[in-house]
Amino acid sequence: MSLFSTVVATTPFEGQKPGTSGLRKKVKVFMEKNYTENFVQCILDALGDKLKGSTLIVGGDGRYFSKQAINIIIRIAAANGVHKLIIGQRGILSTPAVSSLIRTHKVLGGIVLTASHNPGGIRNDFGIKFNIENGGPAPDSFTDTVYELTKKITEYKFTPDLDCEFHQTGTQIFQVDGRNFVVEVIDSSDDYVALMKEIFDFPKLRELIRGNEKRPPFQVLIDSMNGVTGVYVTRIFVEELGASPDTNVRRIIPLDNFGEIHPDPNLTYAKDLVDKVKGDPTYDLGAAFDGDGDRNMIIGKNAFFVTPSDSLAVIANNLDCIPYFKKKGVYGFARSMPTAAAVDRVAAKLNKEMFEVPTGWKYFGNLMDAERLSLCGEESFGTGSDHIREKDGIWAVLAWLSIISHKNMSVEDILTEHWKTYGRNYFTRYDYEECDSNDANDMMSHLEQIIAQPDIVGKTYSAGGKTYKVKVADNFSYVDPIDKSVTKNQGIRILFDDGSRIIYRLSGTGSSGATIRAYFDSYEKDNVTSEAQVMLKPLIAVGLEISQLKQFTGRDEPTVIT
Ligand code: G16
Repeated sequence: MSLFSTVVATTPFEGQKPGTSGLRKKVKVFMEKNYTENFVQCILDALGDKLKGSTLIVGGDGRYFSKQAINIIIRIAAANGVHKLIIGQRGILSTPAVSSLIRTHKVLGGIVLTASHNPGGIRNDFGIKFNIENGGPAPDSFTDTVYELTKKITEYKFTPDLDCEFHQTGTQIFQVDGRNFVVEVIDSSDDYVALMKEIFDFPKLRELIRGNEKRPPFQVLIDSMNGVTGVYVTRIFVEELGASPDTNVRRIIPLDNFGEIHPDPNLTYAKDLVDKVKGDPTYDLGAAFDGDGDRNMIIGKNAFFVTPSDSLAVIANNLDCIPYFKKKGVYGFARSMPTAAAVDRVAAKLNKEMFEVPTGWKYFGNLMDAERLSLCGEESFGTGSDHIREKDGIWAVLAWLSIISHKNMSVEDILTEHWKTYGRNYFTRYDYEECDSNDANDMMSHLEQIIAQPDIVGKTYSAGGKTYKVKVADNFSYVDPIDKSVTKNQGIRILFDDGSRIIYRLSGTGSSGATIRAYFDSYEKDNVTSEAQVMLKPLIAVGLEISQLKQFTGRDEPTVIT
């Protein structure tokens, strides 16, 4: 049947500005007439001449409104001359899987339907982001173009009679405006599982999980938090590695509202997992992922918590346990600015280049493409390597299992050994969610004034018997070493002469109000086994005094502490 596209008149919506990783808003906002259509059309317009005849990957974490959004994308893409869409079955693809597919199929990019770790369901969040040819999140230059287009859009192209189902795998070909338009629906996990099997030694990991004559099964508890990773966890941990579907995995059916939980793998929102591992000493390792599968949290026996910054440093120190790196070699390491500097010490010892970038995985892409960066991570529970251009939750757990299998040590012992070698960066992050935006902005302006004081360097602050002397105070900016692009205003940093750091920034991933993030990092060479919250108490007190957070926001306590 021949189908024809049409042009639909529309008017701009305010605020279609992508944040740290795509546009995230309440589902009800995306449901407004033409809201999603406008944004999708602007993404396609931003691709310019490359769009016609191109192939794009489409999929996401399956949250509420995904199916409607995919139908919109299909109809707009066909009308705009896209040749082919490759869609995950039932619209399901984790963010790392999209990145991998873009690279495997060598296509122009992918549209990812997710608000990541934000809650889902009709009352919560939806999101759309675009990943470019290298598989990574679009850089600021692209998302700025999209935003400018959203401010002046007057029409979008649409193929109203194009009905395409994406529940079964297979290829469908449509005639749109006299051209072939192809939709290929693929298995959501085949490509990703194949990639993981290339990177890791699966027989060895299976032996760890199943046990052998010398050691009992290593008991894991993998929690998909009702997000997209359930599909991949079933394939990889249960079918390939022999984990028990009853006792080693949980919440593995992706639900469009994530079962009304907040699918964010941290000590607050994954408390349920933490309690289970704490309450059952047979578990050797617990892990959780967020809604779209790019974040991870690792805990050891008795819920021993591994901070993401330490996780990155430990993996960096043990890359020789992973076949991929043995074969490919290791370039440099990188972390986002607020991430504790534990990995920097490993880089120095191994004589690797070390990069500090703004918050956002998109800032790692150029360095990876230029073969300067192999492994990177963020304090926001992101860890990954140059096997793709997104952070990768399942990859991180497989990396940890590879290290454990190789060293035959517990999670806690691996950490303790690491700290004894390198010293320890005590780190914590305080999140103040859904603050009034004006209050949060006023607090940030106050901090701007503090760092602008002529006598700020050398100033001392005291709390809990400790005194800190300011060495540097600035608003972080970054020059990309590859394309020389400059990114400014990435967070207020107050660095002290003993190496301690206090950082304040506003989150770029929320959908309403403002979330203030305060990061505290302090290094100890010898005292490595104390409680992080106790060790950091004086620094936190100084940080709260400098920012006057309570006075500006009225908040006594953070919403989340990690
Ligand atoms: C996104 C980005 C990450 C970033 C995180 C935190 O994560 O992909 O690179 O670290 O946001 O952002 P913010 O502190 O601005 O909220 P995700 O998992 O939400 O896509």
